[in-house]
Amino acid sequence: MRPATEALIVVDVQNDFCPGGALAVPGGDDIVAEINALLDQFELRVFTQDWHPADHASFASNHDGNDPYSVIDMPYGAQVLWPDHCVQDTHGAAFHPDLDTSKADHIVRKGFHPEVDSYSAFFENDHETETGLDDYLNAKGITAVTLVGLATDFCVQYTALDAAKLGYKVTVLEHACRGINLDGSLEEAREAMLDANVVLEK
Ligand code: VGL
Ligand code: ZN
Repeated sequence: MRPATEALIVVDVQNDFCPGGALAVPGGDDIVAEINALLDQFELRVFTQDWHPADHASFASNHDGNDPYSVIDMPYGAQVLWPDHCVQDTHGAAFHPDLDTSKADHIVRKGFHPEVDSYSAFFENDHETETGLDDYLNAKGITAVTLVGLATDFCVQYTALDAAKLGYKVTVLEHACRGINLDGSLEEAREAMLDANVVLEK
């Protein structure tokens, strides 16, 4: 059992990020059994769920003439445009069927404001709007977080960097994460996390 001050954050293990999904991460479903096995080591388990409205600004389909995986400027900075994914209340937005969600103490849904994306479980991509997770973890006395899930180079990375900025001790279990890897984004993410004193465990 890990210390009671440490929480597990399971990031976006949803059908659309698994093989067959709209934004499939290679090997995304390979980590499900491993994550299930980790759940009992932690007294506090938080799951996150990407949860977009159909008119979400991160969808290429909502920008005339822009292809998926192109990058545009949004008021809060650069935004990759994605295929439509994790639309609220669809099968793609549901957790992977084998993920043991009965053990979730708290679920953070993010990305539901149409005009701003939210990779991190703590702040939307404007780096200002809070999801409430920091308050929740503080109220529970959590000082360290361990991250697993999808995708290493987007939602896991952003969550790790915000957690570090907020003062948590952060560990990413790389064997229980999988990445998208757009133009070298996986290696960039690893370097950014190491620079922020995030511990990467193979
Ligand atoms: C994610 C791209 C778009 C993620 C979410 O979970 O890493 N990536 N939305
Ligand atoms: Zn998304």
